[in-house]
Amino acid sequence: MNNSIVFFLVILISIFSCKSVSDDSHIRSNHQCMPTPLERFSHSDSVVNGTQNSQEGMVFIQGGSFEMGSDGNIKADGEKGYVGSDEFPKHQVEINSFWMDATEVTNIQFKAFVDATGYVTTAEIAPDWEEIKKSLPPGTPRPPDSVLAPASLVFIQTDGPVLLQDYSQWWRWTIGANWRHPFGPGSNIEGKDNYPVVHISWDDAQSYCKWAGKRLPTEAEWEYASRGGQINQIYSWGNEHINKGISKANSWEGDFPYNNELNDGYLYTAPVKSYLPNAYGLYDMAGNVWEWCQDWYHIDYYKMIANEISNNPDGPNVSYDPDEPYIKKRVMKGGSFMCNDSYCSGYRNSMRMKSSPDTGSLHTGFRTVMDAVSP
Ligand SMILES: [Ca+2]
Ligand SMILES: [Ca+2]
Ligand SMILES: [Cu+2]
Repeated sequence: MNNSIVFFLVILISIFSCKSVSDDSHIRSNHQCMPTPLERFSHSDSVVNGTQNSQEGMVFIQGGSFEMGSDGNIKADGEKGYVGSDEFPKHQVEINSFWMDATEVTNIQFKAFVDATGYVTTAEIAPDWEEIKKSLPPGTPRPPDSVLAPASLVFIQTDGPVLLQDYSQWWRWTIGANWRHPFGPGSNIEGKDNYPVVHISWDDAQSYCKWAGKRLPTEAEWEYASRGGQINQIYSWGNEHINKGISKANSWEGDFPYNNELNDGYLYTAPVKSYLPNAYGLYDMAGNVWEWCQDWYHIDYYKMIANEISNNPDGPNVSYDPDEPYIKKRVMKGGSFMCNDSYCSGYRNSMRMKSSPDTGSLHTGFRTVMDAVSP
């Protein structure tokens, strides 16, 4: 099976990245939601600036100040879940007013962009061996062309429990998987116009934004919007645990990655607006697909700005993830249909995910924002 060679590469990369677990069992330094499969070229220069600038489908977010970062690892109902060390400390942030998409960008929206521009996504371009080998030990043999083909990461449910450190158990490097074929060549997005587009790299999201006359949210804008004006709350809807009461988001209920109780109705992505919006009228801020932010990811960014009131912070100047120090990463927020308390609790307001800008997967999407003109 051809995939095994890429898995070998992935495993090599992950050996370098040396996962560590901190002493506090609820504060782990790493999270395997977002593997980095292969380095690829950015190619976002080809897209022409758009003039759409439409606020259709967007929500006005009134600016203000808020406390950004973790509300701690004790949930309102006493349950424990994952909290990342990078979510501390809480710090004061001021945000200008802006417009934000009410939903994740959907297949039909992304199709309009591709139809208008002929844009080819990262997943549709063959990885470049010259680039990949820079991240591998010298002398690593070049895999065959059949492996260095356009591909993306597809999630496969396992038959039973697996080591949660070993993401190769549930991620498959799948030739031919991309936004039009989310599960590979045999799949398509017919009838899924209003599902979030997936297999989107940060570069792809940037290109879409450029065309649409919009931009990606900063991490601070994203979290401010997710909190919906509520103070000291864990989730975009408040403090009720994600698995209690009515379904509030598309996540992984049950035992990841082999048993999904499907109480929220979806094993994979759900159509946007399947659950109630938050107090700002934003849908699926928690769960469904991870959403790219503009910022570089740096594990210590919150510590760097802890003692100041940050005015519209737009992230650090450099990226740093100690788990994969040679890979520059951008921030992602909100969690996905794969998130679960056993693993990441990615659907919390303060959860920080990161990935290289040239990586997409079955649970990677985005939403856009626009600056608001001051009244
Ligand atoms: Ca679900
Ligand atoms: Ca989401
Ligand atoms: Cu997760």
